[in-house]
Amino acid sequence: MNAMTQPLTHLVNLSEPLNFQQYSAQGGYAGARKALCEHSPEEVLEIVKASGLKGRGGAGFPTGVKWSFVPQFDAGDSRARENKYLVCNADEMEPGTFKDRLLLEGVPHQLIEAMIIAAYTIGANKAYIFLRGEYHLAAKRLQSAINEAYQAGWLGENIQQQGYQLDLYLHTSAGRYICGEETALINALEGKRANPRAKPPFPQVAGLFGKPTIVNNVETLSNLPHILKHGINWFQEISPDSDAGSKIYGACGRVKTPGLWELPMGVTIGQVLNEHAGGLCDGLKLKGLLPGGASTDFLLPEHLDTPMDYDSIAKVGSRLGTAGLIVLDDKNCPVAMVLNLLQFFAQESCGWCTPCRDGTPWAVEILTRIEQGKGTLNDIDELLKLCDFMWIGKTHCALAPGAVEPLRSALKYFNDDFVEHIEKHCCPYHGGH
Ligand code: L3W
Repeated sequence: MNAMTQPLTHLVNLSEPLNFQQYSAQGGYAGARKALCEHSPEEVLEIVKASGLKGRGGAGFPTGVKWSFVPQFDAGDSRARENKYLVCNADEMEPGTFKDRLLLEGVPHQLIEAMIIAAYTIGANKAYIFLRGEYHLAAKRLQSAINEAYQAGWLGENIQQQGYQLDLYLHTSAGRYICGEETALINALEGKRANPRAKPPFPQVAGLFGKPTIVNNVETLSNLPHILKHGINWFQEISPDSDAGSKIYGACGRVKTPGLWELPMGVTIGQVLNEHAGGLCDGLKLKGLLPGGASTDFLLPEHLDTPMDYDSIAKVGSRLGTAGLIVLDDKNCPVAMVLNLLQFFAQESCGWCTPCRDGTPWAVEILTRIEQGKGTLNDIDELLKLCDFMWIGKTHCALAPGAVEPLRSALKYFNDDFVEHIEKHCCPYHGGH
C-alpha cells in the first residue's frame, strides 16, 4: 500500500484498526492540524473547491461547491457556528456496495479527522455520523475512536487550543435504505419517519432542525486530511483523468476475486474487472454489469474500455454511482437479477409518492410472472410504461428512478431473454442461479 497513491486505504487494518497513538504516529491528524492551525475556514473551502473533489456517495456533486451554499459563511462568528451541522452519511445500503464499511471498520480515526476539517470549514459545532444499523463492528470501533479523540483534545472545547469547539455524535440507524437519501436521513436524525423532503430548500440552507447542514458520504470526507496534507496538485495528479483523486472501486458477482481496490479515478471497467477482480470464474462469460451499485444502468462487454469516472460512464448511458461493479455472467438469468433488485426497491420504498409506492411492486409482479414463464409480450410494454411512470420528475426522490435504471437497461440489452422466457413459458437459465 502506498500512502501517496492509495491515501484512503493505506492505513486500513480490518483486524485491529490503528488507535489514536498509532494513527497519529503514521501522520494522522496532521491534515486537521494544518486546517485548524494554518488556515482560515475560507481558505480550507477554497482548497477543497480547487481540488476538484466530487461526492463519492453516488451523485458526484462537487464537495467545495456544496459547502459554499451554506449561508453566512463566516466561521469567525461564533453565533454563525452555533446553528450549523455536519452529517456524515454512513448509511451504506446500496446493493453491491461495501466501500464505506472498509473505511469505517479499518481506519475510523481518518473519518473523525476528516469531520473535524469539514465541520471547522463550514462553521459547525455539532456533527453526526449516521451509521447503518447493521454495521455493529464499525459502531464499536467508531465510538472507541471518538472517545480517544475527545481524550486527546481533538473533539470537545477549544480543540488543540485553537478556540474551536466540536462535538461528534454517533447515531445508528433503525434501518431503511431510504435513510441514505440526505433529507430522509435528516428526518430520521430528528426522530421523525424517514421520508425524503422536497428539495429545495436543500439541506445546505435548511437541513437538520431547520438549520444549514452539510451531508457528505464517508469516502468523500475521508479525502480531506490528505488534500490538506499533500495539496491540490498532488490530489489532481493521482488521476490522469479530469476527475481528481483516487476512488475505491469494488466488484461482486461470480468473479474470481471479489473485493475493493483504491485506484486512480478513471481506470477502465476492464481493469477493475479483469486485473483486480481476476475476471469471471472459470466457465463463465461476462454478459453485463451494473457499474455502481443497483441503481445504475447495465453496461455490456463492449463498454469494458470505458474509464470509470463520472462523465465517461454517463456518456455510455449509465452512472458511476458507488463504483461497485455488480457482475452478470452468461449463466445467470438477467430477468431474475432485475426481479431481485426490484424486490429490494419495492420493499425499501417509503410509500410517499404513487409512482414509487405502486410502481415498484407492480414491476415486481410483472417480472415474477415473466421469470416463472407465465408472462406475455404485452408485459414487456407494461414494464416500459412503468419505467416512464417512475422516472425523474414524477417521483418524490431518486429511489424509483434508481430502480428504473437496471430495469430499463435490462429491457434494452437483454430483450431477447425476456422474450425467450415468454415464448418458452419457462426460465431458460433454470439451475443457473
Ligand atoms: C444545492 C442544488 N445542492 C444537488 C446536492 C444535494 C446532495 C448532492 C447530490 O442521491 C444518488 C441517487 C442514488 N443546490 C443541488 C444541490 N445538490 N443539486 O448534491 O444530490 P443529488 O440530488 O444529485 O443526489 P442524491 O439525492 O444525494 C444520490 C445514487 O446516488 N446511488 C445511491 C447510493 C447509495 C449509497 C449508499 O448506500 N451508501 O451511496 C447510487 O448510484 O440512486 O441517484 O447533497 O443536496 N441545485
